Amino acid sequence: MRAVVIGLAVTGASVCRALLARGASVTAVDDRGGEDVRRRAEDAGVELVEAPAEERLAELVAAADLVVVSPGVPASHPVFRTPTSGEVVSEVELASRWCRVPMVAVTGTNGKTTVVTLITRMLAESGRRTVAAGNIGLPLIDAVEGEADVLVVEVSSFQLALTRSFRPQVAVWLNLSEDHLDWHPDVCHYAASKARIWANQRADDTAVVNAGDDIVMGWATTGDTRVASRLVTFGPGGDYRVEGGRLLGPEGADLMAVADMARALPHDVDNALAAWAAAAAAGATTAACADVLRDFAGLPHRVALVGESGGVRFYDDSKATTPASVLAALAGFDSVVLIAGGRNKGLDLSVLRGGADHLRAAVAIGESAAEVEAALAPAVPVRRAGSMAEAVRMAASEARPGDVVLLSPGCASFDWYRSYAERGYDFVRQVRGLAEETS
Ligand code: UMA
Ligand code: ADP
Repeated sequence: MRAVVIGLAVTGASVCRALLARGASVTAVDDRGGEDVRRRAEDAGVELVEAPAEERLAELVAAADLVVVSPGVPASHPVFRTPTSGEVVSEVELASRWCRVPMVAVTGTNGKTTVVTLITRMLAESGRRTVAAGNIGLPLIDAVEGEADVLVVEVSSFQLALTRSFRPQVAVWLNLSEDHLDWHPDVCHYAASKARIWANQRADDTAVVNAGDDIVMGWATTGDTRVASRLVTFGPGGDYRVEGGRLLGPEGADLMAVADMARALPHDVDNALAAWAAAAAAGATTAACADVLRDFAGLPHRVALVGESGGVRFYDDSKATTPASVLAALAGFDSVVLIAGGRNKGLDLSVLRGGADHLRAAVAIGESAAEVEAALAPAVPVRRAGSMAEAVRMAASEARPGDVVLLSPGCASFDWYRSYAERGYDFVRQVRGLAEETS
């Protein structure tokens, strides 16, 4: 079999190794190329074609039986305009064909990594050998080689867009708001890609759907994308819901008190319900799910408390790269000085104004500072900062005792940083520096 792998970073390198091990002849293509990519090709032992012209790419693709496209390669890439008699798939699709154990898959605009982490812990606590894979970092194609009893797979819209037979036994779609419009041609393409998570499910599989998200419910219950599997809902009025300060399961089963959860902001509760529904469908016990929620303090860079000074609490929510995730974070606090902005992923930042009731002031940063200012300045005072150090100082000077200073950018980090984690750590460094000066 002749295979072409497009994009040679984390996914591409794993796909090359897996295909070579199965006897394929593999050529990798990378549009950026460079030292790192050449080293990866050498390590994997594959031929590399760097930054090919469209005609050269067309020759390679036309001669291939299989084309595996890395998630970061956008829908507008020439590979999708090139005729081929071979199959064009994502790594998740290919890996799922080799997977011998049940998969629990999670997609959604926000909360995927958190929910995957919760489900993984709930199943592990129930005694199942469980591995978290996919967009969370470990390519699924590596995870299918391991010894797990069950795989919990974070799947992005990029990975789902190129699936054909991918069939998770439990499929969770958490929520949908605008995202990744620098990759998808429009929001409908984005949503349709996500709906592929349950496209191949059968009657005895489970789809877990957010009862509080009209868009997701619409895709789940109407038209060609209607789920064919058992539908389990979470959120207001759902099978898994909150009533009287308690988490309830199907038929009103009493699960635990919200007050006993280690984290209980509004979106933490949504994530807990979704994770519980999915983990239970995959065989987790009630005791294990409750233990995990009692213990789970949250992941770094997701509304994480990182400092306190002069009665002001500082939270790092650097992973919030969509306006919807900023609004979710703001909903958990009464009086916030927000630091927002960065590289806009083609999204409408004016929706940030919907969180103005929770704001004392805002500091706009990065490439999209003008858009953040336009969204918020009519409602609250907005200042602009040229660095994270300046942003933290400005935010602290606006805050009053009892307030929260929240870095929740609503944008990608790549204007100033290499990753959201680097941006979060810079925020933490500046907060600590300021606290030391103050004390
Ligand atoms: N490349 C091309 N042509 C292009 C675009 C990229 O050749 O048009 C090349 C680049 O030069 C680079 C390689 O492709 O060498 C990068 O591939 P990639 O962007 O697919 O990145 P990977 O390292 O393979 O990581 C991917 C996911 N990245 C993206 O979806 C952008 C990782 O998710 C994921 O953890 C990993 O596979 C394992 O599954 C990251 C992410 O940001 C964390 N995901 C998005 C998100 O969470 O919002 C969806
Ligand atoms: P993802 O993997 O989908 O990016 P994460 O769990 O990493 O999701 O969280 C990313 C951001 O979204 C964080 O800022 C977090 O606070 C916010 N978030 C988490 N869960 C939800 C949710 N259910 N609804 C809205 N925002 C959320």
